[in-house]
Amino acid sequence: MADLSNGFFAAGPVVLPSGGPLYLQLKRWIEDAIQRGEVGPGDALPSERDLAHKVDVSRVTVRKAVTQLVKDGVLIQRHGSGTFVAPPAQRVEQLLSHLTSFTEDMARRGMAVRAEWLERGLYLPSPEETMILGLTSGEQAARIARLRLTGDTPLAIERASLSSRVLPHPEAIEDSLYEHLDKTGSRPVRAIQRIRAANLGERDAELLQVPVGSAGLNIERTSYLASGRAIEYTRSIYRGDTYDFVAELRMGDAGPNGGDAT
Ligand code: 16G
Repeated sequence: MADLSNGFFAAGPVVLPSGGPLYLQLKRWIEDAIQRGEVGPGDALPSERDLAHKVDVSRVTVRKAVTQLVKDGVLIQRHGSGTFVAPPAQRVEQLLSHLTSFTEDMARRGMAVRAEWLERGLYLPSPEETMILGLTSGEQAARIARLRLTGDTPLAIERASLSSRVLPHPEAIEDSLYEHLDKTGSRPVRAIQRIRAANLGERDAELLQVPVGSAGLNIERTSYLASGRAIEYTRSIYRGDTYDFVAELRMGDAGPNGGDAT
């Protein structure tokens, strides 16, 4: 671990990027240095006083910039030992050919998962939920929204909707939705998943502990029972820096325009 009071932060006079309040200029200067690889994961930042002196700003300005960078997950603060560049999040792969749950994907990698509940209960369904889940009148939407983490690292936000007939007691789910559905005999056997790129908005970025505007993946999964009935409609936002979705491709006879696009 490098002590930056003798390295990058000690070199030459500092020219902050222009525009906006001073603390944001300093924040951007630190972010740029990390992006260019001039300072790396685990590197220690100089003390607040040294940095203020070096950049010729007040300690309050340094504190504001550092607080913001900690909130964004770019820096971490260890009580008593200082401020460090955060380690990069470990990347996870999900094979797109298997219908697995988040818990199973992580267990295969020996990673323990946990969830922070953002919402769960029975609600009046939205037109989208009614249409996708084929809800009949009187059926409610069971919604569960979770922040999914491994250790302290948030990986994804998942918002799942199911019919209240399938999931009458959303609060009964312990760790895994699919394990719960397995027990009640309604685990899906097939799914359609759509993935698209997104830049994270303020709320999602804060939950995922990344800077606003970071790259993310928006994923929609509609999964089905063997009978063909849609059972789950989940919208997820994955951190772009932690997840790889991997598809195995085989030469088939579907021709250049593909097979059964759904
Ligand atoms: C995956 C699924 C999600 C499903 C969840 C169940 C994606 C993009 N989404 O995260 O649709 O609800 O697994 O996980 O893969 P659980 O059984 O651990 O709750």
